[in-house]
Formats: sequence, C-alpha cells, structure tokens
Amino acid sequence: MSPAPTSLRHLCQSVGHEYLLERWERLSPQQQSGLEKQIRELDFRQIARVWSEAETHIDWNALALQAEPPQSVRLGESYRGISCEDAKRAGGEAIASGKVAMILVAGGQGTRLGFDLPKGMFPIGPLSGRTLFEMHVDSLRGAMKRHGVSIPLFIMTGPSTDRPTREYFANNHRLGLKEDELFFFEQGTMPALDATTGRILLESPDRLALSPDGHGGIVAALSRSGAMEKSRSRGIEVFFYAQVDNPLVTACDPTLVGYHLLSRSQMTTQVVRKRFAKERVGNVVQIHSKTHIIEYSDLPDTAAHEINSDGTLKLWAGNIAVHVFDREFLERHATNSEGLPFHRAHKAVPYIDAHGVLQKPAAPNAIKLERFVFDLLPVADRTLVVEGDAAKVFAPVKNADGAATDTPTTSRTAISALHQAWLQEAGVQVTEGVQVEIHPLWAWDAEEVRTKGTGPARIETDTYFV
Ligand code: UD2
Repeated sequence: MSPAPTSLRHLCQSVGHEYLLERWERLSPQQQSGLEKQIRELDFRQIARVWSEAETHIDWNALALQAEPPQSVRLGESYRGISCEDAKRAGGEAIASGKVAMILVAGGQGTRLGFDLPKGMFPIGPLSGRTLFEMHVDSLRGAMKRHGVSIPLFIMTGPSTDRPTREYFANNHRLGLKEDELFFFEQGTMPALDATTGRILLESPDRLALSPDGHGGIVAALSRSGAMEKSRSRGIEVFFYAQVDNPLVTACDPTLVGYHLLSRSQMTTQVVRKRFAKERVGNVVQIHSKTHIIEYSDLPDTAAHEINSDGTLKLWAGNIAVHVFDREFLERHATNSEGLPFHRAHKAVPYIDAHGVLQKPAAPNAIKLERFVFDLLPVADRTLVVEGDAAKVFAPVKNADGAATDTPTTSRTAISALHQAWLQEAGVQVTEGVQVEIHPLWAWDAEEVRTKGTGPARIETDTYFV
C-alpha cells in the first residue's frame, strides 16, 4: 500500500499529530482520500488554542456570585414606554415588509430521545401526528398568511441530520414552502480530543471522531454557506431563531420582534420563569452591565437555590433558546476569527486505539467541543430579555416518554392545552379530557380563533381544526 503523501505527513508532523497516519498503509485508496480530506479540513491552530485554554477553567462560582436577575420585559408589562401592543404592531410591520427571516437549528443528535432520525422528523402533533418540522413550517406559513408576505426559513443541519433532513423536505414538497422560502446550511464539526493527551480521536481507522460544533457554529456556518449573503440581498434585517425541539414556538413572533426593534436591541432572548432551581435550562443573568447565560450544568447549587424574600427564585429566568438577532450583528461576529468560546463536555467517546482496536469506554475519556450561540449576549452592546408564558411558548421534546419532563407526552399535552385555552378565550367550552389541535392555517393565534365567529359552543370529542 502507498505511504501517505509527503505534504500530508509533513503537515501532521508539524502540528504534532503524526499518529493520525499510523495505519495509513492498511487503508484502501478510497479510505486514504477520505482521511486526508478530514485531516486537511482541521483547524489545527484552533484545536491547539482550545486545548491549551482547556487548562483555564471558568470559575463558575465566582461568576455566579456576581449574577443578578436580568432586567427584562415582564409578562404583560410595558417596558420603557413600549407596550405589548406597540411591540406587536412594530414587529408585524417589519415582518410584512419582508425584513424578517426565520432560523431553525436542527443539527444536534437527538440522543436523549432515542429517535434515530433527525429530531425534526419526530411526530408530535397531538391529533395530527405532524412532525416537529411541520409544526414549525405550519406556524411560519401562518405568519406569512397573517402578514401577507413570504418569509424565508433557514434550517441549520449537522453532519448526521443534513442528508435525511433535505430528503424529508424534498419527499414532502417542502412542507408547502416555495423553493425560494427554504434554505439548508450545514454547521461545522470539531474532533473529539483524548481528555488526557489532547490527541484527536479516530472513530475508525479511516475516520476522525467528529461531532457538530454546537449551535454556536451557526455564526460561521451562515457566512460560509452563503446564507448570510442571501439574507442581506433579500433585505433581511432580523433573524427569528428557534430550536427544532420546541413545537410551541410562534414563528417570527411579532411581539418579540417588535420589542427587539423598538428597543434597538442587537440580540433579544425570550425567557420563562424556571419551574425549579436546577431545571435543565440556561440561566439568563446580568453580570455588571452584560447579559449572560449560565447553563444549568455550570450553575452552582447555592446560586441556583437562592430565593427572594417572597420565596421566588432569585435567578428565575430560564433560557428557552428563542432569540431575535440583528443580521448585521451576526455578520460582524461571523468574521471574528477567534469566534465564540468553546464549551468542553467530558464524554465517553469510542475510539481506535494504538493497536487499531475499537475501544468503547464506559467512563468519559474525551473532550467534545461545542460553541453556544447564546455566548453572543455578553459581546452585544444592547440586548433585551423578554419574559414569555411557558404554557404558551415552551414545551420541548428532549427525553423519551417515561422521563419526568420534556417528553413527547408532556409536549403534546401542552400543545392541546394551549389550543384549548385559545378556544375557551373565544367562548367555546371544551369537555374535560377532550384533546384539540389547531393548524396555524386555520388560526395562527388566539386572536384569530376569536375572529372565527360562532362555532360550536362546546367541543365534546377530540377535534383537529385544520
Ligand atoms: C438547550 C440550552 C438550554 C435551554 C434548552 C431549552 C444549550 C447548551 N442549552 O439545552 O439552555 O435553552 O435548550 O430547550 O443550548 N443543536 C444544533 N447543533 C448542535 C447542537 C445543538 O443544531 O451542534 C440544536 C439541536 O438540534 C437542538 C438545540 O440546538 O434543537 C438544543 O440542543 P441541545 O439538545 O444540545 O440543548 P439542550 O436541550 O441541552
């Protein structure tokens, strides 16, 4: 078998990763070209920097001691003279004038859910069985209908979700979107590093152990893929960002967009009151004049359990990963070479050992590196935190049924409960135990249900309004 090309050998030697070629001569030509491509795509300088930084742990205790609850637009209250109605009107005008696009991040691996396909393909509609992708696209189509405008959707995929996601949309007529309303872009990857040596792990003799570089990878991926340029040329000024795993999101929520615009925020994030101190959400806090999110896994227990005199949590604001970004703000950070900081997760990652044998460690042996998009908050000059009602905006699908929270069942129950509330606000009674579901093209929000006029005074059987 042929030895590795000299230039490749010199590259690996120059950066101290020559071990990557140890098994080169046992590989087929096709395997060799695959491995060479992966090695040449690595940013060795970035890997070396991140590895050396790995020694400087963030002192989360010190950070949490300085953390205060964020100044925020509290539920139903005005904010610096901006009322809910002002915001909704301003947001609606921006959407109707084509200034707003939607981003859906769907690159993660749905490990906790135990669903082998991309999470967006998971059926969640309580009566319709609509997938998470359909829930988001239908809500976006509802927004387009309400505001009389075409709104582009940018879906970020990852290495394991890109192909099946594109095929799903192609096989389902883009879920009703026009060709120029749907764009996919793939996020970057980072290699898993041996937690002791910092060496890059191989998942097989000819493939590096790569994983998605976190939703913070969106900043570089938007630029690299041309999606940012496409948005600019379409006159997009604002991105509405959501995670595929939360079917309660109101696509391009005009009130949130309006608060963002009227307060001249560069990055606006929606929060909900946490249900309990260690809820598995990020904690939106203020440290000096900057907004930060401290992930639940990094927030010391003492800080998480601190309570106010009225017994409520001091750090009450839970991050639900619904953000509004100024496009220009994102563009500026896309060219920042350092990029967002990497967070390290200590994980058990299978790897090929020196004898070419696949090892499957039970205990964490590797560092996985992810960027978080919410680390853009502290670098923004102007941010805004807007409280939402969890019952209306947050019912993520994270865990398989049987878990205590964030399961398909808890999510479906929340969807039906919200739509039931809309009907009841419109004067329609729903018999106890009956499930309802409303397609956004039948009614996009509670206001539209009310305009439906006289329907049945009582719903006595499971009903899907479509
Ligand atoms: C995330 C937030 C948490 C809270 C919660 C709300 C982080 C680190 N934590 O927790 O603060 O907001 O969501 O539900 O974000 N994704 C990608 N590419 C990646 C990784 C993730 O697209 O490389 C997407 C993934 O498809 C999913 C979303 O980001 O839609 C959340 O990812 P996660 O499941 O890793 O985050 P989680 O649920 O731990």
